[in-house]
Amino acid sequence: MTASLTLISHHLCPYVQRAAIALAEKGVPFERVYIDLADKPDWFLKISPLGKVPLLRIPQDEGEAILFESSVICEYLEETQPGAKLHPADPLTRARRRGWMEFGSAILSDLWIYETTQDAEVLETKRGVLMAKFATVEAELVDGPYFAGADFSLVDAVFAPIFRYFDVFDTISEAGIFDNLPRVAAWRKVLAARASVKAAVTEDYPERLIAFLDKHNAALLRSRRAAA
Ligand SMILES: N[C@@H](CCC(=O)N[C@@H](CS)C(=O)NCC(=O)O)C(=O)O
Repeated sequence: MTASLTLISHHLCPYVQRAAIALAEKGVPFERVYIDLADKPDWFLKISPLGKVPLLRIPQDEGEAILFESSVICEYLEETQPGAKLHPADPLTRARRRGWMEFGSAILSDLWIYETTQDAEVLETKRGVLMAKFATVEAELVDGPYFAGADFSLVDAVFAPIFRYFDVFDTISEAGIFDNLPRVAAWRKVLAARASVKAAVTEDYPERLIAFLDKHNAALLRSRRAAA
């Protein structure tokens, strides 16, 4: 029996989630190993060139291969694994999709500041930046239900973990980021209901995210406390 792939993970990492979603969409069995990024184990530091998750451990005839960087992992899975195709065949369309995957990563960089800042003004500025980025996405969406229409793709795998943050943030305070973005709002809803998306995190994800905000004394969390 062939040993399965292993995804080195962190419970909250959106980049890990995109790889987990791609694996699930393709129906590839895999194991998950969670590490504490605040106390990275030595074995992890030895195999992770950037000290970041995700990593994908791929058993070889002798030893194993290790991939780092979520987009690289997703592209490798697309090229090697059977199951649903998550990229289009046409090179130009595929390249454009990769661009939107990068756009998702840019949103994640903004989100990191949005969720960790202790400064209410920075929070508000980032809220505007995020709204502008999602407005750009709104203009790109057409018929749905997914980014590119009927079929789930890697762009969906990138955006589902982004939207998941807001499912928790909305329980803290309504930031109204998607209020005037009906296509994005509908896309967000469809992605949240997708089995691969649900399975990409553990059930305690919301509590873990709130604890993370608390640990950072996040302005986002204080906005609820101020309102309460
Ligand atoms: N560009 C990387 C980003 C991965 C990343 O930022 N992972 C974070 C957790 S979400 C991490 O491992 N951070 C640990 C650190 O930077 O020390 C990818 O796409 O895989």
